[in-house]
Amino acid sequence: MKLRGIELRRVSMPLVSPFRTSFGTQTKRDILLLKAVTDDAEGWGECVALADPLYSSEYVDSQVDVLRRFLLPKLASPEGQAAIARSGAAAVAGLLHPFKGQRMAKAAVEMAILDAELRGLGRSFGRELGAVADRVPSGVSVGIYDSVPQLLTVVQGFLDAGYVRIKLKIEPGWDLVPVAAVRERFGADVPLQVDANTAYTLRDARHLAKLDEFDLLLIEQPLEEEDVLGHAALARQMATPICLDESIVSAQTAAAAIALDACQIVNIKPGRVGGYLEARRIHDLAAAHGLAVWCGGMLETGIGRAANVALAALPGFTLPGDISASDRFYQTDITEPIVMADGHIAVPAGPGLGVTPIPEVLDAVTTSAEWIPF
Ligand code: NPG
Repeated sequence: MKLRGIELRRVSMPLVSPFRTSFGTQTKRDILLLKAVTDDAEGWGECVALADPLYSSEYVDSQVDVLRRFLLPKLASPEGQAAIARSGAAAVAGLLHPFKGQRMAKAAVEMAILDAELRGLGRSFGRELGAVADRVPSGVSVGIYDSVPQLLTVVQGFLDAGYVRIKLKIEPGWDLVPVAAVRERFGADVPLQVDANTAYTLRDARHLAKLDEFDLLLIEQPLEEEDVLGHAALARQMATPICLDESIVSAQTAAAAIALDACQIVNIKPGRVGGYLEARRIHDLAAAHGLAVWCGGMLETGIGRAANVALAALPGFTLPGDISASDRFYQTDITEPIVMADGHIAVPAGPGLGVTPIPEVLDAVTTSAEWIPF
């Protein structure tokens, strides 16, 4: 495979409604897309970094900078080109390993090259990653609202639409009351979980243990990213399973968290862990230890969403992911919309991602584009 170059393209997409979490409110997404051009095909990657370093230390301008200055020159070097010619996308992580962190940028470039490679081979992401299902259950993530009645109206709408699992964002001051209200209104049978995005400390352990009575599937990332031992201590003080998100940035950190009993479940986000190939390693590791995993979401466009659906079709993804339909966040997606039917989303079967940006729609949301020849 000969890489001719990579295009960096920034798009700005308004959200259908504001999305509030414990770290901030999003009203639009400023997204970096990568297009890898090879002799045979074009492939797309989506960088999940946000505009601000509020979810993780990465942010979109930093990811553009590191791609331009370090990651792409390494791939374009004679050594990089030779390794990619030999092994394709499988060579990318090893080539970029000397550069610390920057996992969202690394994931995006590996994804674009993998998509180009698979399109050239006529093989789908699902087939390549090891998907065993042709559709995946669709869960939805519900933001923080000003009032409980507002929240209940929103949850009602998602249940009516067919979503099979509800995730409520929580923070200090917005936890027991909204969870109790959702349980009371919609009953004990609704699969329900909560996500704190690091908003608590271990001093809140007794308060968080009060969530146990609501029979939640899990509580996601209650404590800070680096507080793995705190999560292990919290796990001993509450019955609700602990799921880690921000803390798990690689298969290595997943192995440590599992060994320390810091989590019973792992949220796998390919962007956060450096790519779909590392995401698959975490899936394999968790399966070997008997832990359930599920696929997280970062408000992706159809590009990232299609790849996430393929990943979520691996056998160890036994819990519904944050993989909702395009219209959960975007009125108009840049690809053909990802749709939900009967609470599920179909795994794309076409070559590569199985979806492609629609040129006119893509152009309409593009704020800048830069071609970097190799
Ligand atoms: O369905 O794509 C989705 C959003 C799921 O809540 C969601 N993501 O912390 O998991 C999270 C949260 C998030 C969104 C984090 C955007 C960072 C950016």
